[in-house]
Amino acid sequence: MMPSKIIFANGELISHNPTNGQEVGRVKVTDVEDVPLMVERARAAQGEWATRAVSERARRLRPLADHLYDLMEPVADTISRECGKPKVEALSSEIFPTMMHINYLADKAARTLRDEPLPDYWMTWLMGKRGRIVHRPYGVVGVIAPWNYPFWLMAGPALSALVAGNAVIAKPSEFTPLSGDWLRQLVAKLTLPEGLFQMAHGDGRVGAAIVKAGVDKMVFTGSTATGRRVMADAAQSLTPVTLELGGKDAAIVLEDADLRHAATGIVWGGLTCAGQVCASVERVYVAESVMEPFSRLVVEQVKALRVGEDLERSEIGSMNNERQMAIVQRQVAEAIAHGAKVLAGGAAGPGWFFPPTVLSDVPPDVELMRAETFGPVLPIQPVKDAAEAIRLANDSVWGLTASLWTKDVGRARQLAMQLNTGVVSINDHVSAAGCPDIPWGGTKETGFGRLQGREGLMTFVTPQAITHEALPLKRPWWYGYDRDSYRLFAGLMALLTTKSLGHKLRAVAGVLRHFDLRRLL
Ligand code: TXE
Repeated sequence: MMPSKIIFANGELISHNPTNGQEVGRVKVTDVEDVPLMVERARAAQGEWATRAVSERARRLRPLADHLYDLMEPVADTISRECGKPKVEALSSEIFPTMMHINYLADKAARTLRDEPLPDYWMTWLMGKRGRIVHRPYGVVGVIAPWNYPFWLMAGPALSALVAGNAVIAKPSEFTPLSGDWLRQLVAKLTLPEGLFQMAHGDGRVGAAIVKAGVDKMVFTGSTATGRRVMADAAQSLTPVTLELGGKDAAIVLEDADLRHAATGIVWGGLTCAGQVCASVERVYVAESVMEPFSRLVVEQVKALRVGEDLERSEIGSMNNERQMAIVQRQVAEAIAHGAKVLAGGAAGPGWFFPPTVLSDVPPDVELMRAETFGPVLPIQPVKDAAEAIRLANDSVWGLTASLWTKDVGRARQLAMQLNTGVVSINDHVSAAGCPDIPWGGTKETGFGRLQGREGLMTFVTPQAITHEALPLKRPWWYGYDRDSYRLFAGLMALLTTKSLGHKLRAVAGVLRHFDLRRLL
């Protein structure tokens, strides 16, 4: 009998390897009463940190990449055992993107966050305004992370927040505290102000305590249901939130696709991390003319995947936790009960292993086609044309990513614009998430805001316009209104804002006739 994925005992959180039930380790749970004190300490450290140039902050964070490289073996080992995912995925899909992210911040953050002159709009210029826009850090940022990519999905936003001049309180998922805790240990090796980066451990109660503890910005990655709660709590203090929630990504295979490439990419895009990915392929819409050869290739590849507990060798591990196992089992069973055909896999077990599964003829209204599955399941449906595929792909409450598989990239770019998602990949799926310069986030119930890229850095700053007056003139709209003020304004407006030459000439004549220009001095 497998123990629970996690056990809370004597103020500790004990985390288990979901593939075999062995303990991975334990961490001390944070007392919710301590969370406001953590925020206070973070705020004290942030004041000094914010005065440093972005380039200096990036330079102080840069050594993290080398520390991470040096410790890659134990970090990958923890992630792999705690998540139940192949060790190569801990490296390729968590440590590698984190290292790229650190390099991106070192290379690009100073330029992206530098002060900007006021936009050179002539009317603003004429009003005498000069100045610049500076990007102020929010202050203390809360980062709450999920269990599927427990290291990277915490490190990415936390490091962006830091480089932008914020302090961070981070909380890993209770299902993967040790993977998250590596970030705390690695950041501790840097020379940063005391308390600038702190980590809280625990379940949703600790998460909610962070949201309510007076942080200045929340970044949350997790389920849509919890995202709603985070936003509701944040609404009480009008704390801004960035939400990266669920997805029900569609892959669309057009009739001219390179079928072997499409099958290989979609099998990986749907099954990596045992399908427990916000942007994994959860629906495949295939042009009916190529449905048969495409499905055959997919099934062939899926049947050849190595599934198992030996995470150094296997290509697919287990579900991360019992709750996730129950969701996948229920959705697949319901689909089969309603007529879905099993082309591969289908039956759960042993333990929390769910075999990579391919289904066809899945009715469109079952949970598997509508709710997030977060499991290694690929439902494949034929469509008559691209228009039908786009309509079905958009028929979801989520909008994270979608992919188009075709040799005609020009056509795919046109079709992409009809997809209501944050990202569209042509001839690939998921991997854009690992590119630190690609803005990442979704539409609809996937949430809002972006992580990564220019937009992802802007997530952690708020613009402040600092203006000064070019000439110390009394403004015509200042007090001292009299019967001429209205006429003066009407004249100015005609001059500046209408297109009609007649209006402009009449306005100038009116002002010259009635208005004593010395009053401006
Ligand atoms: O996530 P939760 P769960 C989806 C996936 C999965 C479902 C549930 O469909 O089946 O979510 O997973 C913290 N205030 N995704 O339950 O609850 C919690 O401690 C503040 C998609 O594990 O959203 C954890 O750190 N925080 C997703 C984090 O929220 C709270 C990845 C996420 O937990 C809180 C994971 C509260 N009230 C699951 N309650 C993705 N987008 O990749 C909980 N938390």
